[in-house]
Amino acid sequence: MSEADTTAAADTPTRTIRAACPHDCPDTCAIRVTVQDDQVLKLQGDPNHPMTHGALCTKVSRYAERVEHPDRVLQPLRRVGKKGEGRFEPVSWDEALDDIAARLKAIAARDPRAILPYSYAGTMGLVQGESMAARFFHRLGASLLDRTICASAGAAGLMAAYGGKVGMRTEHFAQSKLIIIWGSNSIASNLHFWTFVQQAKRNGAKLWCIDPRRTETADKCHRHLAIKPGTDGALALAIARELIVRDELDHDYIRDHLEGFEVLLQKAMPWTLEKAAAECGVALEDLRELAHDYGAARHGTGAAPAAIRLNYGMQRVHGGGNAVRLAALLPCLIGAWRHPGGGLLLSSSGWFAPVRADAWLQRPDLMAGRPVRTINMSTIGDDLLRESSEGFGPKVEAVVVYNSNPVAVAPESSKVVRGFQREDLFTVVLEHFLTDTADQADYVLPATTQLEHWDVHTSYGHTDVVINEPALRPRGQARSNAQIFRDLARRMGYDDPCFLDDDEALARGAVKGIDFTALREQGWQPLGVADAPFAQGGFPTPSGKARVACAAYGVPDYIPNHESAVSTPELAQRYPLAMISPPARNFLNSTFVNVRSLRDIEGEPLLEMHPDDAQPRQLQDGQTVCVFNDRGRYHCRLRVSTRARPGVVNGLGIWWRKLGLRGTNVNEVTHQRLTDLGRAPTFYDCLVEVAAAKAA
Ligand SMILES: Nc1nc2c(c(=O)[nH]1)N[C@H]1C(S)=C(S)[C@@H](COP(=O)(O)OP(=O)(O)OC[C@H]3O[C@@H](n4cnc5c(=O)[nH]c(N)nc54)[C@H](O)[C@@H]3O)O[C@H]1N2
Ligand SMILES: Nc1nc2c(c(=O)[nH]1)N[C@H]1C(S)=C(S)[C@@H](COP(=O)(O)OP(=O)(O)OC[C@H]3O[C@@H](n4cnc5c(=O)[nH]c(N)nc54)[C@H](O)[C@@H]3O)O[C@H]1N2
Ligand code: SF4
Ligand SMILES: [Mo]
Repeated sequence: MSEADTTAAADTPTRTIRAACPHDCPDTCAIRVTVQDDQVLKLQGDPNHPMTHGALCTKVSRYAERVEHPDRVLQPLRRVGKKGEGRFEPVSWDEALDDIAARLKAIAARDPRAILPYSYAGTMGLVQGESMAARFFHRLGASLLDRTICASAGAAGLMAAYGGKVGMRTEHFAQSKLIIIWGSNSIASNLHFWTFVQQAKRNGAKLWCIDPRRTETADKCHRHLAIKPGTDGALALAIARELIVRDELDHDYIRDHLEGFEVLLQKAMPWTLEKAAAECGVALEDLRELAHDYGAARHGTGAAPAAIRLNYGMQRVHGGGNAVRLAALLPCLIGAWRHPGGGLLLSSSGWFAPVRADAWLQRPDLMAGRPVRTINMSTIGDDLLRESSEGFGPKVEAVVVYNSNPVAVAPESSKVVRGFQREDLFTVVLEHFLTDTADQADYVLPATTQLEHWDVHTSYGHTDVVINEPALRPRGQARSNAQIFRDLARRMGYDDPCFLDDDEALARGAVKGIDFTALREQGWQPLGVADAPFAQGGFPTPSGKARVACAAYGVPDYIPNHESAVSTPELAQRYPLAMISPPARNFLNSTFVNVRSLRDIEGEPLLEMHPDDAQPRQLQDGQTVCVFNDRGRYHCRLRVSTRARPGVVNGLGIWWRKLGLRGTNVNEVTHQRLTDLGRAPTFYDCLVEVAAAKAA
């Protein structure tokens, strides 16, 4: 809802609009946009929203720069050059939509599963994400997309242990006395959580960071355990064993609220601190201190509460699902859940399940009776290059991309590029900019930004629903995703009344049991999650107990990386460095790479390498290097730094290929193998070698 500002001095009144940050970030900030004459005067975090508390990150405080960016695509474009050249001519909406509908109809007449929607979290909004788009593709009978590229391994780990994507409330970390930040660079990627950590620190909490990279977050914690990538499962088992042998268990909590303790005991016993320290590549003393700190927080010993902030960094490896699952069992062992400031948080998104009207928004029933084929978005490189076969189904003949930039973000990008460059593939991309993916399109359709459309947001870091009302008129000829799919549905002749719902109607229907007027007035509405939600058990499993093992997910264990000295010794001889590729702080995945002021802060694509690895390779800080393996070559600037641990290089992502060095980015060298649970990509499970770059 907008409120007229009576203090305005100018003739035209200013309005303040309630908005939400659309990005894939756990904080889901509530925003106030002050507008005059269809221009943004001010864009700020909502001071009244408890999680946002008036502050936006550097990236989004400049959101207006992105909206008014001179490079924005503001009219429909049709390819004139060769595939992938990025040369286009403007066309009218009617021409573009008529042609796209005709092409899709022709393919659908043979087999609609040859059409693939490809989308992720360019916007996390329920309306501009999977609402009208999902209705459209369900009615069409297109292939389904398994949206695994970010979080599905961790999600499976939480489902296995707790039965849902649920955990502590972020604000309660302020009450914790021990905080373990595990696989997360919170200062970069979860800034508002960090505020609560600082409060806890001021109140005497001890902070641990478990991360192969010495991040800015690790710098601010008391202790940093720089484990080798992908060894978190071994670490969790060793902590469990230490709790068991020192009898630092909350026996009552285990008896009442955990199923299968004996299975965990059996799996943990081989993992002595010595064995785990060797596997994880850390000092025995450090590991012992961590385990003992956690044990000292056992409920009832007077110390507690202990909180674990897991994040998605630890699950992008072969054993990532099980690692999350094992870590998630630790708070049950010490009864940490009994206190609001104790427990664990990976994602809060499961708390929203009762209010989300997904079935109404997405209408999977429109697909009823049709043959279903599902494609995993993380293997798009291979799948675009597959022929029709009985196992695979029809060859992909058309891709419609929205809210995603797969050419930059999907693994093994040389294959992704080759797939998109197929002459017989018809590609439509809904975008704000000519990204690496849009360059591959037959049609680029101009999409509105968050300030130009309606939306409703849930969150994976807090428990409030946040509204986003349009603040500006659509720029140029831009249309919202939902409108574009509505327009296409009409041309396809779809007459179900659901294809008439406009964006505001979709926003109104997106959540149930939340008063829409109150949501518009305040900008957000809390779900009302209990303070210590699992103090008395009540996990969303059939028994209400957390569980070590279960039929659907088997028995948890430590699973080493796909690529490592142990799993692939021959490969490790040729490519002895493990590479992780966490995001650069001033980008959001590949979003904002084209915003000059943010790119200038990042400078160039960087690879951090420890001096002990640089010296024998005779590599100098600042030189251009080539990171390579059998899959490809990635060029970037070398930074010799102790932010990297020996044996591990950090390739900060995710640059647009065309704005990187020699048209490459870090996903040239990553592979398409999947995680143990959740069918997710394993970006941080990747062996490489690094050498000085040859002259271009
Ligand atoms: N500024 C900024 N914020 C973002 C994003 C962004 O690109 N930029 N991306 C957003 C998205 S899509 C997501 S999913 C979230 C992700 O949120 P987080 O999961 O918190 O992501 P990162 O900040 O990358 O932190 C992951 C950390 O895990 C570490 N790591 C890598 N491998 C391992 C391992 O095997 N074990 C352990 N313990 N640690 C490991 C990395 O070094 C990195 O510091 O952040 C969101 N927020
Ligand atoms: N090597 C490596 N690769 C990674 C990762 C990593 O850590 N390392 N992280 C992975 C993770 S966690 C994730 S989540 C994925 C992210 O992958 P994506 O979800 O593809 O994220 P972005 O790169 O931010 O691209 C989103 C695109 O959506 C567009 N967009 C935004 N809003 C709208 C809208 O309203 N309408 C339309 N039509 N378009 C819109 C933006 O302009 C942007 O180009 O990348 C993954 N890739
Ligand atoms: S990216 Fe995250 S921290 Fe930045 S404004 Fe959006 S929700 Fe807030
Ligand atoms: Mo993500």
